[in-house]
Amino acid sequence: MNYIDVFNGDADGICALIQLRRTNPQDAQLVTGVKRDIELLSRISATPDDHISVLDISFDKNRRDALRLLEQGASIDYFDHHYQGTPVNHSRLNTVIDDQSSSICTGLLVDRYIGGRFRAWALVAAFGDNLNTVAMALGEASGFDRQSLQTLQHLGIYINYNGYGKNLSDLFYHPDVLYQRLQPYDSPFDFIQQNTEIYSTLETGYRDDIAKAEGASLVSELPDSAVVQLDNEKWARRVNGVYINALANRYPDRAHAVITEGDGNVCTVSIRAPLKRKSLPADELARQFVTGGGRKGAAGINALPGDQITQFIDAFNAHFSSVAEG
Ligand SMILES: [Mn+2]
Repeated sequence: MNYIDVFNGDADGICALIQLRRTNPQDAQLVTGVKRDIELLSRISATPDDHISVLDISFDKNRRDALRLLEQGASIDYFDHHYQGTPVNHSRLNTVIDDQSSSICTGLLVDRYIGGRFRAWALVAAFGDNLNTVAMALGEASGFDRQSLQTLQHLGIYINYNGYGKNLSDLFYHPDVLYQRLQPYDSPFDFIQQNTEIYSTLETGYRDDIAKAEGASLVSELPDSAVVQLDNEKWARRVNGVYINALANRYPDRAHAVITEGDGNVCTVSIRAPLKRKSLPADELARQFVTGGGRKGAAGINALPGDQITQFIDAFNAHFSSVAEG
């Protein structure tokens, strides 16, 4: 059997796969990319000898390729929490998908699947996806003290931070390299102690980039929603996703959007629903734009033409207005 591991390049994708491969070690071919690069199944073709594990990328966005790979004879295990669309029944497709709960991530789905054997890695995944309340509660119930949980939270944020960027050249580490450096450790605490170079590179990069983002001005600010626009710079492409999580945590009643300018007057947009106020789902807003998608709490638009920025900001403010919600 030939193993192919296909995973999102963020903390959730990486830490979900670490758990799977600590449990069931295989010398697998790795397929991954920057966090926004989610149509990963389109890159592979398969034979009946192939077993493909897919982690943390939307089934709906990979539906055609999943069906093609099944047609080619492969077997597939699919773990995810993004939009699934119509489920597919196939004897060689095993799905562990929950796209309904906003308090689940792929790392936690794998944790459940393997009976919590590598719980600390599952917590890193959850912190990486900004599921802080869930991760803290599960962590405390699993016997970790506050300080250890904060350590795991930082690692989750840094690994997640590394996944952003438009191209691989924006990143400090290619996600497959980062995965290979992390994977040998049963515990993330051992990694932090033993591989100080990666940890401190990511920590320093994160702090520098966040400091630059804090200097950017708000292009729209209402009581219920705020929009930040960042320049077309490497640091901005790296930090936009973790910066919006930091804003969401700081202003839990407010919705946020971070627009990052790109080449050819095309922007990327990250959207977060308010953490502590009921609102319409973020992905519903994102899907009003051609390249939009995501989840209830966190969504994005991959390529927003510059001349639609005003239209986006108006739609965003209206979508998250507590007046509209009633
Ligand atoms: Mn995820």
